[in-house]
Amino acid sequence: MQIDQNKIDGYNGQALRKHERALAYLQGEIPHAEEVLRLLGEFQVAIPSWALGTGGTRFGRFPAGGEPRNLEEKIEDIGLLHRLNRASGAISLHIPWDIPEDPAHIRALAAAHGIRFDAMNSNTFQDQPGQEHSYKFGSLQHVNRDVRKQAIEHNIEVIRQGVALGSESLTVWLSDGSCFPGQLSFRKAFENTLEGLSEIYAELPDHWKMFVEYKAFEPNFYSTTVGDWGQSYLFASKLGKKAYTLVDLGHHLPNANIEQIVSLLLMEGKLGGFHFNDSKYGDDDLTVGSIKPYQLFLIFCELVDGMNARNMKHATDLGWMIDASHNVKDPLEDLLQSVEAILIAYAQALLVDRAALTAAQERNDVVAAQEILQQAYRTDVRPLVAEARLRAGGALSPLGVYRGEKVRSGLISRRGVSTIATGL
Ligand code: AOS
Ligand code: ZN
Ligand code: ZN
Ligand code: ZN
Repeated sequence: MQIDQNKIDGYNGQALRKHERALAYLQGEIPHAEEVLRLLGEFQVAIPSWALGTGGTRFGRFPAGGEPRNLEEKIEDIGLLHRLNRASGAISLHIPWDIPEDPAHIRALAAAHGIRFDAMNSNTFQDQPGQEHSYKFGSLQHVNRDVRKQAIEHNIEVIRQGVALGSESLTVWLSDGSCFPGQLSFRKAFENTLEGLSEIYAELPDHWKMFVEYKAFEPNFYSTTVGDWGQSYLFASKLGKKAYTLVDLGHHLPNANIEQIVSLLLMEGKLGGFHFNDSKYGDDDLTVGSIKPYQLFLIFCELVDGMNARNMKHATDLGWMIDASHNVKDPLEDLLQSVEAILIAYAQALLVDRAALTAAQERNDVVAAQEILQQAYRTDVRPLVAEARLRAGGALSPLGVYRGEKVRSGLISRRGVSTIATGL
């Protein structure tokens, strides 16, 4: 399903006068507005292939209908999002939920939609049909070398598939851990995992990165072998310079100071990528910015400050990915909201008066420091985000066009009401 440019221009035309008034006000207030617009225009967030269908819970699943039936249709859906917001120009694939049977064809299809391949995700947290050994007691940590070997080979296969698509990174999220005290030796589990990751790392092409994603709990409820940023950092440091920590916002214990973690990982040059989502209780995978938008802003403040300190390019030097999935919303609408929330937080962080903040910190002026941050946070930057999109050919209101064009009904009539996308 395509929405042609004339349609988008038509919707934009209707909203243009109001937009221009709001934009002009902000341009008057923000001296570096053009710089912010440029940076916003470059920023792209990868869409996870597993978020295009309605997410299930362990209690039930209520599909929206019209879900993509194969990888081609997933790429088409992301192409549609990208057409509307011009900020979703990447896809993060999951093997084996997505099998690119004809990589050249898939690559060409993605390119036609302006989409590149971000990190490849391996899966050793489920048993697949026909698989020889079970991951019930872990994969890379497993006491049995044959199980570990199977998991290692799977990851190497994922790298191979990623190379064929032009991806340049592998995200390893392991569900390995234990549910009860005494079930495993923490040390042996760590050592086995390190050995396995090293064998996978050895197969990475030179320009590739490996992201080691941590998670506090679930599916294991007593220990997780890559349970927090310290453990991920240990693995990444021992593996070498191509290995980095990946921060998924939902993977911390309650009230963790994620912005501080981000700051220190960046300082050490070991932050590699992000899985954006939001959470109230655990790994809820809620829409980005729906629960704790101030935290998201504070994280972006550290990202901007830390990346600038290391002369990193915001748009390309970290892997920006969404990892959200939902059971009550239309997944495409949910993703449009998530990308928008990310861009808003990024824009707000770009407004922080860094020199004034540093000066306030140096004189221990706590009140001024807080005011500086909140001045940026409380600025309505939506016209800047919309303008960046408009200049790139996107929609002033992606969600407005999506709804106006009745995209979901169109997808349902083309694909059927009961299609199920592979995913969580
Ligand atoms: C699991 O909780 C992690 O967030 C993973 O990053 C992700 O959800 C999974 O790899 C999807 O395949
Ligand atoms: Zn994740
Ligand atoms: Zn997760
Ligand atoms: Zn999550």
